[in-house]
Amino acid sequence: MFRHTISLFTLSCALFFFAACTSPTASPAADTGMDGMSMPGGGSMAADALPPATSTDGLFTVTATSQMDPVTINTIHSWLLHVQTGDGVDVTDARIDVEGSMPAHSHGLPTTPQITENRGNGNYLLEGMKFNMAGSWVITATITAGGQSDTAVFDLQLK
Ligand SMILES: [Cu+2]
Repeated sequence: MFRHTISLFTLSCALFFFAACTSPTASPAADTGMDGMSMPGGGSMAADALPPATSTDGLFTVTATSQMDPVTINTIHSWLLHVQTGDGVDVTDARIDVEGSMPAHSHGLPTTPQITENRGNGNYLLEGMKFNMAGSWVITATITAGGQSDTAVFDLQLK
């Protein structure tokens, strides 16, 4: 009886963590009520939902627009990034390193997005974006240009 209880407990924990972090492919019904947090919809966001982000030290302003509208989970897609100086001048020779994470779950993106094309006039193509869960994500873009680096942070919600 004791062992039976333990194994049920272990199973419950496993199911909880499974539901907490890998449930996006499951039906929405499986998401609701499991942990009391809101994770209702399939997880999406309008392509142009993000306001421009000013980097920490104010060196750059980054505008991020998804090429897929709306952004949905479990689909690899591209973003277009537009980089300007804090004074509003296009930055045409930036190196951009992008990372993403869900701080509440301590995991990152399932992909490694890369800038694959400098389209001129401060526009850069970011390929390989993929969100594998609905919820709160943080995307950081570290810009290096003119010998200086600064990081812009986007907070986004896939509802
Ligand atoms: Cu997560």
